[in-house]
Amino acid sequence: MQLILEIFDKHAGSREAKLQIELARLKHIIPIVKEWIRQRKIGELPGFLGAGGYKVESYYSLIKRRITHIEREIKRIREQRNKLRKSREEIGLITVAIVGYTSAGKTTLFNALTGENKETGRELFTTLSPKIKSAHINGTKVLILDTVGFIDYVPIEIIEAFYSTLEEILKAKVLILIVDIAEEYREIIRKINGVLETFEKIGVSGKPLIIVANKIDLINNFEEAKRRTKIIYDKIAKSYDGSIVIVYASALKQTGIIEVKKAIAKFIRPKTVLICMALSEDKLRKIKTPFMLLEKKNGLYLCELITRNHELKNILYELKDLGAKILKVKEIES
Ligand SMILES: Nc1nc2c(ncn2[C@@H]2O[C@H](COP(=O)(O)OP(=O)(O)OP(=O)(O)O)[C@@H](O)[C@H]2O)c(=O)[nH]1
Ligand SMILES: [Mg+2]
Repeated sequence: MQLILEIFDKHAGSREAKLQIELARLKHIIPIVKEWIRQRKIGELPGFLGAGGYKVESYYSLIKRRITHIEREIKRIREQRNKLRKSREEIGLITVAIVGYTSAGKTTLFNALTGENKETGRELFTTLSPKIKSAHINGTKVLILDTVGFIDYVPIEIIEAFYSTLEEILKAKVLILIVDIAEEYREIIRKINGVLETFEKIGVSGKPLIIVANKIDLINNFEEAKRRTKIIYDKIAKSYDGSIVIVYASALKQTGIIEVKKAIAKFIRPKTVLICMALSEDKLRKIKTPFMLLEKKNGLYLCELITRNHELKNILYELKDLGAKILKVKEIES
């Protein structure tokens, strides 16, 4: 536990991550201090810490105060991040989150997709806060998210440190699950089970999933890589509710990156939406988006308007502002 915290601390980049680690430490200490106080009260630790009970108890309330302060601060940072995310969503930016066990190659793939050169390493948890960068996929700007690696048996206090990552995963439109395909077979299976468990725990479901079988450069026999990947696919498909695509890649050697981009493009293709509405003649003239007039009925004009999914929200605002009666909003094949 202490070791995990230390690794976290070393790599914690953001202020939130640092606070989360301090919080985890304090929460770890508090039962111990409580026990000191209890033992002092029943006389098992007379004169503990020299000056006795007073010091232990003021230490205890100091920790308590610090915990409250940190929790408040984390809440504030989180609210700020939520605001940022909302504005991102409002301008219609799609996010793609790269998830997977630690050292699978998330940051290396992130760099390959975004052209960024961030710290990667053999050590565990090289990435401690979600890193976001934009990439152009088939002419569409998307945000790629590098996340903290999954690990087994994460103590509950640590979950806090993963919070921001989990939040981002939930909001992402597409998930990339990267697997180190060159690892020992048993390890791969164990980790896939862990991933599925985590997905279930945080309630990820229905999102398009791209499984990247990474480190293909370390495998001599491609048939073996295919066999392993098929097992992974079957395992995930059994319990995952959403489209799944497989890509073989070497993030390090930059092979398969185009295929990953193609898979993303497939999932983010903007959808076309049909809006059916009714409005009066004077309002009709004020609509800026091209539309089709269908018929006049009870003094109102029935119209159809076709738009892209990402523009839908703004157009609906515009129409409602004009007092249009929205009759139907339907996704159609483009
Ligand atoms: N041979 C080979 N090595 C790779 C490949 N992708 C990543 N690596 C190496 O694997 C190690 C871990 O890669 P990272 O990208 O840091 O892994 P990560 O998933 O971001 O790890 P954390 O941030 O710690 O969760 C680094 O030494 C990378 O150079 C690959 O395709 N082939
Ligand atoms: Mg990383």
